[in-house]
Amino acid sequence: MSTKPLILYGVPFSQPVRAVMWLLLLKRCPFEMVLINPGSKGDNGSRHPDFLAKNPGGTIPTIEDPNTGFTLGEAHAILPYLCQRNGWDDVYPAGLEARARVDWYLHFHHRNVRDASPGLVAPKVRKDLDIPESFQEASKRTLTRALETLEDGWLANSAFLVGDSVTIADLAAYVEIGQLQPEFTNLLDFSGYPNVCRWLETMHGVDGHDDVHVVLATLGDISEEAPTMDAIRGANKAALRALKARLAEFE
Ligand SMILES: N[C@@H](CCC(=O)N[C@@H](CS)C(=O)NCC(=O)O)C(=O)O
Repeated sequence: MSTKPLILYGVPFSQPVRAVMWLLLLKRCPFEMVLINPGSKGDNGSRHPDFLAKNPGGTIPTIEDPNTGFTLGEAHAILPYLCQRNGWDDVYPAGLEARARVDWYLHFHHRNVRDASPGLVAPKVRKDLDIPESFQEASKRTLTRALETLEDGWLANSAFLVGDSVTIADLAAYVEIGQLQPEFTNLLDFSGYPNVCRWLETMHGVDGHDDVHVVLATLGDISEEAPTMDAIRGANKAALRALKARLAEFE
């Protein structure tokens, strides 16, 4: 009996969606990407009743196994689930303590590194959200503290966040921090963080990096001028075309 590939709901512009895309590409695991517009109540929106039936939180990424109907939301539940289901111990180490450290980072990420988006990216691309200035400033302070924690702690003595090879912790962290680099949105000066810079450079060499970041490479520098919704839509479409071409190689 043939099995249908996993479905990933989301858009490439979403940071946590990119983390899941990256893991699947890195492990050469076929999947189907179904476009879901974050926050929209319309057809194909994450707040439409059909989607809320899959993920009551109404957020992307969400995955679905079409063979069983099993659905799962939250990137940091999805990444460990996929690794455990497929035995990907290289990126989610089997050793109790190493795995616990990956989980440690995944929990730390929320309300820390994740604040890069409400602090820097969302104010540029989601004017409709009207994020208050005070909230943006608080998010930037949180992100600065988080980067210092990575610089002086997590990345001080190892090539990757947990040890000397890439794990899902790195994928989760990079989609948030990496988006701010000069070749993408250009929203942060990294010069005060040499260990973070070294890690960013290393992450460029991880298989799937370029495929996952087509959306940001297409959109380019948004530091001076906020992109239009049409430009974001166009970048998402370009990313989907590139993803389809890459996935065709797995067949
Ligand atoms: N904690 C969630 C956050 C996901 C998230 O914030 N997704 C955004 C897109 S980047 C979303 O779906 N927003 C739509 C909404 O909240 O209505 C995860 O890591 O999966």
